[in-house]
Amino acid sequence: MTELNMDAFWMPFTANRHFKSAPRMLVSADGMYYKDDAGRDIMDGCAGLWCVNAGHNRKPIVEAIQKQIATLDYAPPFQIGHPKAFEAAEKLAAMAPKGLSKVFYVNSGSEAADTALKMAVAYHRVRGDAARVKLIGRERGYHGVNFGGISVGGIAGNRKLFPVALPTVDHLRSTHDLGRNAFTRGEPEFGAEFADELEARITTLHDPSTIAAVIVEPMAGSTGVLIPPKGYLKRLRQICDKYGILLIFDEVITGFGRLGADWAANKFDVLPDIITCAKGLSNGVVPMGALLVKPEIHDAFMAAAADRAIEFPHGYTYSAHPLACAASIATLDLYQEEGLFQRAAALSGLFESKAHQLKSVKNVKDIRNLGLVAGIELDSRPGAPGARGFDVFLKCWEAGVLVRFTGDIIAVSPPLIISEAEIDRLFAVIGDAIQATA
Ligand code: PXG
Repeated sequence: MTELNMDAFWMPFTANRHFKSAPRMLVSADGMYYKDDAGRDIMDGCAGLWCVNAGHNRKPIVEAIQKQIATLDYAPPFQIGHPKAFEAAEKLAAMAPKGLSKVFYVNSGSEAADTALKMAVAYHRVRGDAARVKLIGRERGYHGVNFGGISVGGIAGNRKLFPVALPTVDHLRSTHDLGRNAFTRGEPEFGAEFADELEARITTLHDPSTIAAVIVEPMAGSTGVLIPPKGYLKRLRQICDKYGILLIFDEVITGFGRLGADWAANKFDVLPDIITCAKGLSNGVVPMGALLVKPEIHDAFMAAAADRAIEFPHGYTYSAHPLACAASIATLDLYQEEGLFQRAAALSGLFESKAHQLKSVKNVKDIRNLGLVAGIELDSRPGAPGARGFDVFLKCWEAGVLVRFTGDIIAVSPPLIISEAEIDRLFAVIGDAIQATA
């Protein structure tokens, strides 16, 4: 490969100087594997960035995009439509949790989060309840990087450079409780009472009639695979109902089969008022996000606006982009044709047992899992939090496996097409990598 000039590209969420001193470059991908610039196969242990759920370079998706771009490359989404947008939304609504039948398109998970927060506040306003402006997130929550998302998000490192977040926000505590739940297989036994804090502290402190919405990831992905304790989400739903607060599930990671079910909402049998999704919506192939919304919310906007008025003044130049819609239709078809969510459920037992086999490896502090996701939390090196996680990531890369790490937590979330033998190898390589950093 000819020498690349790396000066111009300021890389996102990357240690730029370290990367540019020793680059890791992907040049192609197929199925479960990337190829790097040295021609090595790299097994994709994290579905790109939790998004390539059907695996890479899938023919039906590629062909759908090729056909679309040669037919209609772009159409303005405001006051104009194109058929694929309606087709895609109908398909998505048909596979959404029952009761969420309206689809609002955006282009990413971050846009989905900010859109949902705006929609929640505006919803209360259009039905004459304008005092409800406060938004409740959770510590260790991740809802993307826009101002709304970082305001309700709970990652200190993502906020400290931008101390201008929304003022009308508060946070629930994280449900992470290693003392009681370490090495739990599946849903942790302890911690449903963390939800009670919404009633005992937050609504008391704020006056519940000023709270517009609570937003949580049903399972927190980015901050290290934090599985909700049994009963926790149901309790949140009950408290929101009691006080007229909207409940938003950020399913950017948990949607589209990751937990061995179509949606976390269905997995945990809790229906939120709004779901945000992205990533697996288009298999990561073309940027796309969406909100799945209760019809009552949609209808309130319709009822409040004058004839010919724009009911919800919000949207993006690329909302419902023809390429994204074509990719999403093909992706959702592929999930169904190949039964990939059921496949994830069927493989989850093996996945769980292979993950938990790493319990005896030195410095492993916790292992948690659900569906086809696992988090392996490691002891931090004294005075150097995150250093061991980074080293494990690099060792896995050298061994031909791509994983994610957040601090000293390794996150594993392969495409749902992974084979049993590949699950075996994935955890064997991670185990060796952790051992090598001991
Ligand atoms: N919500 C959730 C729950 C996410 O996981 C976003 C919103 C933002 O999506 P966009 O498309 O704007 O990036 C995400 C994104 C990681 C990692 O290391 C996870 C994400 C992004 C980057 C890194 O786990 N999730």
